[in-house]
Amino acid sequence: MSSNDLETPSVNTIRTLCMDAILAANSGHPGTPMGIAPVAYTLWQRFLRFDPADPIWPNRDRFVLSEGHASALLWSLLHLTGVQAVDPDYEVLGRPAVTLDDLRTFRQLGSRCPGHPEYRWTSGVETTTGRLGQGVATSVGTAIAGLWLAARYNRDDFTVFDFDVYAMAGDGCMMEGISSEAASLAAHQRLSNLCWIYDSNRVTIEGHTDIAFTEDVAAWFIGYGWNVTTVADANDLDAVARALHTFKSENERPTLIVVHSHIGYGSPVEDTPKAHGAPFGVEGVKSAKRFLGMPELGGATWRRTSPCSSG
Ligand SMILES: Cc1ncc(C[n+]2csc(CCOP(=O)(O)OP(=O)(O)O)c2C)c(N)n1
Repeated sequence: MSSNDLETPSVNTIRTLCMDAILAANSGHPGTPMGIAPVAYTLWQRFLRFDPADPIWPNRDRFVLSEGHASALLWSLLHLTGVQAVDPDYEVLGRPAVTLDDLRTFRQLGSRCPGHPEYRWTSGVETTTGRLGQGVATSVGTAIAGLWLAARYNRDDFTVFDFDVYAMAGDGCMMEGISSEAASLAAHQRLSNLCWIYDSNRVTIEGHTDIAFTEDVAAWFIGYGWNVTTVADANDLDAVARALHTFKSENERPTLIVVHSHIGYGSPVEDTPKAHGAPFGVEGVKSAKRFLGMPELGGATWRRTSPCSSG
């Protein structure tokens, strides 16, 4: 098999793990992982520089899931990449950060896979997210810290710090005022080590975005002084990679990648608000798996418990 033959099953494995975890919990947000999985896959597989065996390597690229309600996506990525766990003192524990059994306990009390990412609860989470806008705002501080560390410690003949910061955000993050302030500061500080990926699926919790949010986000960011590029189809892995290369070759400005995606891609509720925050149900998951060409067994047979967190 070539790496191209493996790409689609890899993306669909991420989607399937997310659907199964959410189905087992009977709670969660399946729509966003289904839509944005190809972008997450391309970023983590081809661009994000990190060492799963040394999850706190100081010069690792940082990934922030600002749309924290889609946490199943992050748990699936951490599981599939085999990122190792560390304790609060940053000692490597010799076990994965997220096992399949952890995914099976998604959203249960004490689970390593809570409803939203919690810093220092699950290894691989760089900052707590869930309040929309918070993750993108924090990513600006992280990018400033990266440039400060580089200025302080790098030598002409030896680079210690040159990490990049990626944040993935949805329509809800872009609606929050804090994102505007942070975006303005990022451009002013010329944070070329910062890349925001805007998952534009035009659906939020209350319905389609056209009922509350019609501004031109790309134009808004150009006004701030960002480098802005667009991916017309989240499933086009080459276009996603081209956009990420655009970020990598930019030396003056932060980059915004506007990605047009389909919430709930492949499920019976694709492109509808129903895909945002309700599990697809046994039949919905089966139907999505058939569409994706994945085995139908899975979440329906996982342990079923009652959900303990919402939002
Ligand atoms: C500041 C804040 N307000 C409200 C919420 C509740 N909330 C969780 S997800 C969501 C909608 C997010 O929409 P979007 O970013 O488009 O996510 P998608 O529908 O693509 O999953 C809201 C309002 C929140 N998490 N944070």
